[in-house]
Amino acid sequence: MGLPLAYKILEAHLVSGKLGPGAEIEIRIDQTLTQDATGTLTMLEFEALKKDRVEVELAVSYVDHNTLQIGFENMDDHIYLKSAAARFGIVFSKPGNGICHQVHLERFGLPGKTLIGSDSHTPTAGGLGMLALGVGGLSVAAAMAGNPYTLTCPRVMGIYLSGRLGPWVSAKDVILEVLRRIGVKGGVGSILEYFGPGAANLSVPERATIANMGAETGATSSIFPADEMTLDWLNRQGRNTGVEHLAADEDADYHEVMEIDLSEIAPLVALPSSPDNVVNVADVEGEEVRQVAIGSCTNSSFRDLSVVAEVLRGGSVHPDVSLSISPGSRQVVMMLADSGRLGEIIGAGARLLEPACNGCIGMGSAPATGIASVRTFNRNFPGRSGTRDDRVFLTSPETAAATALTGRVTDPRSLGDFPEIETPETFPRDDSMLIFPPLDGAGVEVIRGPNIQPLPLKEPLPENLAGEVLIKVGHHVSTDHIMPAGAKVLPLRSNVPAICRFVFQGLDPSFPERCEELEGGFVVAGENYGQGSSREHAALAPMHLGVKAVLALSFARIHRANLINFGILPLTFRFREDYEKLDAGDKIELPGVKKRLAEDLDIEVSNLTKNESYLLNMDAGPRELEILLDGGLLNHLSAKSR
Ligand code: MIC
Ligand code: SF4
Repeated sequence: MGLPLAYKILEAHLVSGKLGPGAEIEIRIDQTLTQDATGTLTMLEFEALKKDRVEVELAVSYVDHNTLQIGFENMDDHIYLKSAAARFGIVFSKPGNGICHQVHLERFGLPGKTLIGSDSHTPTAGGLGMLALGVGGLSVAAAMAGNPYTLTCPRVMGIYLSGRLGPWVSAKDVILEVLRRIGVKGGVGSILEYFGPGAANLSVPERATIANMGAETGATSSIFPADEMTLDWLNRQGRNTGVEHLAADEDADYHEVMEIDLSEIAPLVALPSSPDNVVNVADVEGEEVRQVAIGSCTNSSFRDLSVVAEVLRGGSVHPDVSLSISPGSRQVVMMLADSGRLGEIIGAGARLLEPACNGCIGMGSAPATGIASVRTFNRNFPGRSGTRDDRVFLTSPETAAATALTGRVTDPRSLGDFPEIETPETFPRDDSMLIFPPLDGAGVEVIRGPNIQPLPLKEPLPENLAGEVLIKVGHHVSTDHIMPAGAKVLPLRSNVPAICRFVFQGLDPSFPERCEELEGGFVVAGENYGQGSSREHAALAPMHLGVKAVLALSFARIHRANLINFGILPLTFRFREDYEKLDAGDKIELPGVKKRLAEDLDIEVSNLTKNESYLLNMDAGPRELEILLDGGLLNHLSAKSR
């Protein structure tokens, strides 16, 4: 039987292990990307590895998340990142150049290559036929230092697309349909590989939207073939440098196949407050809306914003609606300007923001109390917008633009004929906000302002663990719950002691204080703990507060890896009912945990308060175990290099 495209790329990059679901494999990494919010830690971690220069084909450091500069902290970070990029041979993308995933697609992504990025939406580059994975910053640092990346080999879920999207239905509706079918956990352990005649009908930006939001299913990555459409798009970017068609073998053996007829998809919306809470737009039509936000790495391409401009053409944003538009990149802004569409957007009364993440990560655009906010973003976890009890709806740009005009959730199919959106022959290429590193960075000084604090480390795992259950949380708790972002907290990303004050802020504001009093302890969680972002602060800050293990029903992939990287045990309940029995405040003990882990045995947890015991396991690969025993990846890599 032949191979899916994802396996062909994995095979071509295999350093050790054998391809097959569940096996621990190591792969060679061609490219890395970081963004500022995760990048400062990544750079500190890279520095701790004591390398003189990055050892990948290409490393890019983007500044896109934290661009508000409300205090000295932001710019301290940016200056540190810029100087470290020059010192270590990394391309630096200045704030204002655009969102990492959009710019990477435009300027650097290449079919058949591997990319890891310290951002969960790195799979956006899968729209170009690249195998791109979102991982924690420490894993990126290790790859930049020339180490292969270790992962549990995923299975491949083939998604066979047939037909063509109808007017006013777009790529966002396709990925919302996938989420409707498989939910926020349905992609865990899988790569979603799109193929079939319907895939060939989708443009690169549309494919990128679908690959981007595959992250919300928990998938390891998403990928499209590299075909005529891909080559043509790269050509228009002036980047068709000998790239060839790439696709799965004709007789590829997928572990599972899902079929979607594109012509049957209607405009969809994810209701508050989960990306898989999907219904037809028609089902909620008429709901009053006061805020519409268009942009984010999911929906900010020239194609998407052109549709928005055409919807707004000659009209006015509803008087009660605040409409913000965040283009994905400077290239997108230039193309909108060249096509005259920027004028339409501004003329209709939209608020034009800089090309950056902006409201998507709570940097501005927090909605007012009780209102409905319609966004083209990818996540609507509770409070992520910056407002407690927010009501965020996720839609396509078509639906969002129609809604901005009427002030009510509106099915865009009511707008009449779909506008013609032509793709320009060549895209404007202006790399003046990309700073390429000198050939030899040895003499470059790395500049550290007072916001750049040293990285905390952990001791190797002790023989036994004991302490209190500090918090018990339910299912699908996201990293936004564990370590919130937003304008108040993001500036502290390079200052771990300071950011610790915000851990579990929305769920239990006394958490950090109690950790200090009790010298750490344990977290108990339900299914899919840590879904969402790749932010390693959701592991590092709890580690700094003394969290020793998380006992959960299941974990999201990136967060589980981050816990391991920072020496926190991610333990899974053997028996579901035991999750119900443990409560916050219970005193527990894990006797002989180190020995049991080393011998790959189940971990026994004694509940001293209730006089009960439970079995948990790690399901860890050999390398993961070594990392945990050493007290985290940094300790492990330093021990290896001694
Ligand atoms: C997000 O969308 O949640 C972020 C902000 O881009 C994160 C990264 C971060 O927390 O810095 C992600 O998706 O990984
Ligand atoms: Fe930025 Fe939002 Fe994309 Fe995260 S999801 S990279 S915050 S635009």
